[in-house]
Amino acid sequence: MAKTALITGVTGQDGSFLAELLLEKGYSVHGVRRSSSLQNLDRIRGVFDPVHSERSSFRLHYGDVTDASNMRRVIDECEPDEVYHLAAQSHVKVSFDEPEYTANVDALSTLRLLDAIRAVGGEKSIRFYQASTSELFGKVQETPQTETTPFYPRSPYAVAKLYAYWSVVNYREAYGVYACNGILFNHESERRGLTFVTRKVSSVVAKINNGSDETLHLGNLDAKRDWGYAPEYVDAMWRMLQRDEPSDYVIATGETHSVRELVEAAFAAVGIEIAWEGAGVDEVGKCKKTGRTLVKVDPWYYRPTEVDLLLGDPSKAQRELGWTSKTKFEELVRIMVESDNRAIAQGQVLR
Ligand code: NAP
Ligand code: G4F
Repeated sequence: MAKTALITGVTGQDGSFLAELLLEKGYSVHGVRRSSSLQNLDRIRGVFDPVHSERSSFRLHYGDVTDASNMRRVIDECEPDEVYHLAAQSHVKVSFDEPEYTANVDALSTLRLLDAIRAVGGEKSIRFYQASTSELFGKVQETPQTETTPFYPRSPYAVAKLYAYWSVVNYREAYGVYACNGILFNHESERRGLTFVTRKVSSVVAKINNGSDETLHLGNLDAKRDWGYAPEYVDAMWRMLQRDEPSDYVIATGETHSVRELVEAAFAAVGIEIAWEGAGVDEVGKCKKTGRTLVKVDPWYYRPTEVDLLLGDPSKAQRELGWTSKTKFEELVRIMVESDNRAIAQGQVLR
């Protein structure tokens, strides 16, 4: 019998890659989409056929993870074997502006879904994946970070995700729900939202390469992240739900790079070498050949509390899930810049 999966956040970066992966594996896939004044189906165009949706293996349900009765109805209707809970207000800086909303979406939604699983009697039949995050490590207490590194969240986003993390552990221990936290480090792709730093950099570099006189305005250039390629990370999510026993896993590349290195790699992908001058808010990145200023620091992008360094140790995932990251940092940046370059060359508006 083909398995059925429910994905919240299916219209997002990870949700769209996960839907494709599960459809390839023969799953029947149900996704939750938010109602909005403008359609937001760009990332799932390849799998969603609005005309034949009744017969398709991919179905969409209107829903919002802040609405408990709605979540329960969706679970009731699609009778999933596996629930992948990816929906979130996922932007760390935005969470400082919308802390209560972020808590409602990112913390309480996990509780709502776990409770909905109990309410339909699914404790023993429905497996649950929680999109946990390396942001939990925040002000890191050790490097590299593993499943046993103490948490120290540094944003309303991370605090909300911490609540969700412990809800998963609690429902696993209290009610025997097969529930896993995937502690995923940053993962990026050509489908990444334009306000996250990797895609912001790749899109502006591609525009400059195509003749724009734009300057790239960034915040903290010193922050370091463990950046991997998103399609590989959704495979890890699936692997977590196929084991005999549930557990929590760090998913990471084991390499870390600064935002400054990201900028250098992105410009290098279009043949531009960057020379840095100045320090702090006065630091600029210039084209080594022409002297044109291409990068400036704008303190508006600074966060009230920053996560300075993330570096994951994915040994447990390698051992127990047979998962390893494959795409290296420079390759990831090249994929993203080339994708934005192609889109601009074809006259597309970047989304
Ligand atoms: P994303 O691109 O921002 O996607 C978020 C998804 O959540 C979108 O489909 C969005 O719908 C949906 N959503 C937001 N609020 C909702 C609500 N109230 N009700 C229903 N749906 C809602 O995020 P992502 O990068 O794919 O990340 C997926 C998950 O992994 C998130 O939980 C994120 O926090 C977590 N995570 C991400 C990373 C990473 O590096 N990407 C690392 C660790 C953890 P719309 O399309 O309508 O906005
Ligand atoms: O791309 P970012 O916004 O990602 P961040 O904050 O690391 O969060 C992402 O990864 C988390 C996993 O660790 C996820 F849980 C979360 O949902 C999200 O997907 O920022 C990365 C770094 C930060 O240190 C930020 O201060 O880049 C720095 N940065 C510098 N200039 C910037 C900018 N970030 C953004 N978004 N925009 C800038 O202009």
